[in-house]
Amino acid sequence: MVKWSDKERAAITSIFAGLDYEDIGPKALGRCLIVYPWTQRYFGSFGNLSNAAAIMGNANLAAHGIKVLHGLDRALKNMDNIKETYTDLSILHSETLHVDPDNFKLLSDCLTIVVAAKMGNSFTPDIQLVFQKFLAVVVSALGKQYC
Ligand code: HNI
Repeated sequence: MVKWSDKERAAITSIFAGLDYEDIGPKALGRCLIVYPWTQRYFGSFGNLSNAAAIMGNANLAAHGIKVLHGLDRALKNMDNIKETYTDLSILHSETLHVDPDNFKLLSDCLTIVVAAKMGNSFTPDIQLVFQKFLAVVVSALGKQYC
């Protein structure tokens, strides 16, 4: 099981408390679809994704980006039990949505970049370390039900 120090718990809580989900969620998901265009294939029903401007202006995608970020709240509230917390979501992405699990890491990298840009100098190496540790545990948990 992943161990979290009190300092790490406090850092994660404070990073998320400072995030504007409605801003960060759409930017992270939009960036993922632009930088890794094959991830667009999962969002065929979302409307126009034909270029970067269309992707960043797509309301369905923006709403979904916010939903994904709220999906991380589950891990935040269950830091000692992230694997079990994501069992259902992992099954959904695997068996129903058929999302290639490699894409979880790509989205988490985009999220890191967007959060870093937003936090500026406050995104210190120590903060990056704990943020990426948190996302790595989430990515691993989301991939757990694939076989
Ligand atoms: Ni993901 C649905 C959370 C990564 C494609 N996804 C969800 C939902 C949550 C969620 C929450 C809504 C579930 C429900 O309705 O019960 N997704 C997350 C999280 C991550 C993630 C926390 C990683 C950090 N999802 C990805 C990635 C892709 C992806 C990387 C594809 C590239 N997700 C989807 C699709 C849906 C989805 C597609 C269904 C969308 C819809 O509404 O049709």
